[in-house]
Order: sequence, then structure tokens, then C-alpha cells
Amino acid sequence: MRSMGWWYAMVGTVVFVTANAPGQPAAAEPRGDILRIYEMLPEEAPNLHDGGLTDWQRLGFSPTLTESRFLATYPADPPVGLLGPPDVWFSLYFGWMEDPPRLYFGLQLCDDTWQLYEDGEAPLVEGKDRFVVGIDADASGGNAWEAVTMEGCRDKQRDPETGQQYCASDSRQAQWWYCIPRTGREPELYQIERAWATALPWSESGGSLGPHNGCLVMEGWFVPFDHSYYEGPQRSVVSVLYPGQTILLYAGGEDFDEMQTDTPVYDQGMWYDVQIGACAHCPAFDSTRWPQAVLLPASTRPTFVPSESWGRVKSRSRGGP
Ligand SMILES: [Ca+2]
Ligand SMILES: [Ca+2]
Ligand SMILES: [Ca+2]
Repeated sequence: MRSMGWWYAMVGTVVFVTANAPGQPAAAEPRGDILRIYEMLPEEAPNLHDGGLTDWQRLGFSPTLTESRFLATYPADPPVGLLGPPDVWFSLYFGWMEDPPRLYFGLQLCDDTWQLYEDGEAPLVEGKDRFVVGIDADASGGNAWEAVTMEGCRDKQRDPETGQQYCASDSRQAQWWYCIPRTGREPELYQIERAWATALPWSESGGSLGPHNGCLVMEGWFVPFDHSYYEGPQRSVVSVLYPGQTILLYAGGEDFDEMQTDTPVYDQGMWYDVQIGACAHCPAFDSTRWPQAVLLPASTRPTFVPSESWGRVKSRSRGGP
């Protein structure tokens, strides 16, 4: 399991490597396939609290990502490699809404052994299962780990090498949303350093863990931001979403199973990352290397039925014209 400290160490390492690899800027690397995300109309919004994704399927949505596009990237035990039953496997649906601008997600996450957060336990405590979705809707780039805070900016400015870049990011970073499964409660949606965004009108979620602690279903939505400030929404800038737009998306997770008391917690988990195009061995903190996703209109959805036609179908079923 990679701790925050590990990640920050890696940030420094990658910055160094990039700076010493002339002609190979991350943003210019060729990309692999582009994910397709279909529009969800306001009147179609799924039930977030029914513990199921059949409402998505009825609308013609199918999983944007499954575990086959992910790789277990850390650590070597269990061996780094492909995911799947019986260890961890999942289906992740995405939909987007133009007005209000929202990214919807539906996640069915299956795990052989759950390490759930207890009631009141901090969202980022080590040793618990969690899933994360990242979004950079204006493709500005930026490190979602380094959500700029006043304290952080002040600290970093003491170091001229890192401070200038950090504070100049001006809260343009990608946003990173954690799915936190809790014992006896609906899973929680959490954004690092942006507690204000984890409530209406900025986000909403629901879900449940299936019988016999099988598969977790979590669904929800969040508003993406071009600028997202730590102190609140006042100066923050909501992203504009429109058909044909290309956004950057990340997904990954941490799986802890049987825990040994004689081994450090962070050595017992497995981290997995989406592996598409430039995101091969994806540096989760660098959104310019996240997979691209194109936003497609609802009319292009495989089984889309315009709401007007639905009205006629329903009318006919009741004996109408
Ligand atoms: Ca549902
Ligand atoms: Ca597992
Ligand atoms: Ca687990």
C-alpha cells in the first residue's frame, strides 16, 4: 500500500526524471483508446439509493471500465498483475450531464475480503478498501494529491524550488473523489481537502454492500471544477460540459484482505490503476497522463429512446393513440 509519503516521494522522482528526458514531455505522448461517456438527461437520473445498477442498464449504459483495463501495480505480494475474481473485480459506469454539469458514476465492486471503514473512522486511514475516481474536466493538468491549502502554500513557499509551482497551480488541479465503504452505512463520497464539495449541491451518493458482504454498489455524481478552492465554492469555477468535449479521467483502488498484525499495514494492501494509453503504470498524480474520455450526446446511446417517444409508447400501452 502506498502511503501519502510514498506518493510525495514519487512526485519528486518523476519530476526529476521528466526534467531529464528531453523531448519526451508526458502530455505529448501518444494516447491509447479514448473512453466514451454518454449523456444522462436530467429526467433520467438514476436512483442512487437502490443498491443496484439496473436503472443504468435500462437507459442503455454499459460499463465504461472493468477490472480487465486495470493492473495491480503495487506491491509485489500478491504478485503485480491482472485483477479478477476471486480477489477484486468491478464494473464502473460513467454518465455526464450538461445542465447542471455533473459526472455520474455507478460502481459495482466485488472483493473476497472486505476491510471496511468503521463509523467515524477518517476517510484516508490506511488498511481499508477504497476506490477512487479522478476528473480533470478542462484538461488543465495538475496533481490531485496536492490540493492547494493555505497552510500548504505557505509551507511550500519556504522552498523556492517546489513552492512556486505548487502555489501557482491556483487550485486548477484535477479533483480526486474517494469511494469509502463503511460498516453498516451507505458508502461515503469524499474529496481530499475539499470537504465543502462533499455535500449538495456539489455531490451526492448512495449505495450498499450486498448480502454476505459480496459486492458493493455505489452510485453518485459530482460537479467538476476548473478551479476548486479549499476555502469554499465562492471563488471556485465549475467546469462546462458539452457534447464532443474531451475530459481526463482516472480510476484506481486499494484492496486489503486478510490482515496480519506482525506486518506493517501499508505492506499488506494492493493498489490498482487504470492502464490505458499514456496511463500505463499510471502516475495517478499527473492528470495529463490520465485516459481521455469523450462526452457523447444522449441521442447516440445504444438503446436511447427520446422521452417524447417514451410518452407515446406509454400512451399506446394504455390504449391511447
Ligand atoms: Ca441505481
Ligand atoms: Ca481482495
Ligand atoms: Ca479487500
